[in-house]
Amino acid sequence: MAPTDATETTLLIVKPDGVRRHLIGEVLRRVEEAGLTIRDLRMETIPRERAEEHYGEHRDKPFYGELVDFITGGPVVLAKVEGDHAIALWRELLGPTDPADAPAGTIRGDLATEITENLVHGSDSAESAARELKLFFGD
Ligand code: 3AN
Repeated sequence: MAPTDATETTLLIVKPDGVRRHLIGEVLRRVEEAGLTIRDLRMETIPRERAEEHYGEHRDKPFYGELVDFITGGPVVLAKVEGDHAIALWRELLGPTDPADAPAGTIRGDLATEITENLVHGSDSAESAARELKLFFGD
């Protein structure tokens, strides 16, 4: 489909628990099924420094150390996802941060149980998407 004014690009991360649990395909399937397009895709173990920058807003929170240890503790899948209202749509598909609050039909509601090991990440605003895509994909 031709891009419109509402076309956005956002960051998707399948976190180390998702990779370990063989859920990469399931996550990407749901993204594609929703009509979003995967524009770039790679697997890597996130360097500590980049994870600290990514989660900079949580630096003072009690769970910060655990969060950085977890996200750098194994390979993740990083994807650039594009589509109509992609930022809000991807957040809707992944569900609320705490899987206990996540409704059935969302990725976290169906597949995650823990707030730290909650399977996936999605940028939460246009500003976050721009910052995070620059951090992980350089643009
Ligand atoms: P989201 O991943 O839904 O954007 P954020 O950005 O508020 O959520 O939090 C980033 C990550 O920090 C979450 N994915 C989760 O792993 C972790 N996190 C957030 N809040 C808590 C909390 N209260 N206790 C433990 N971990 C948390």
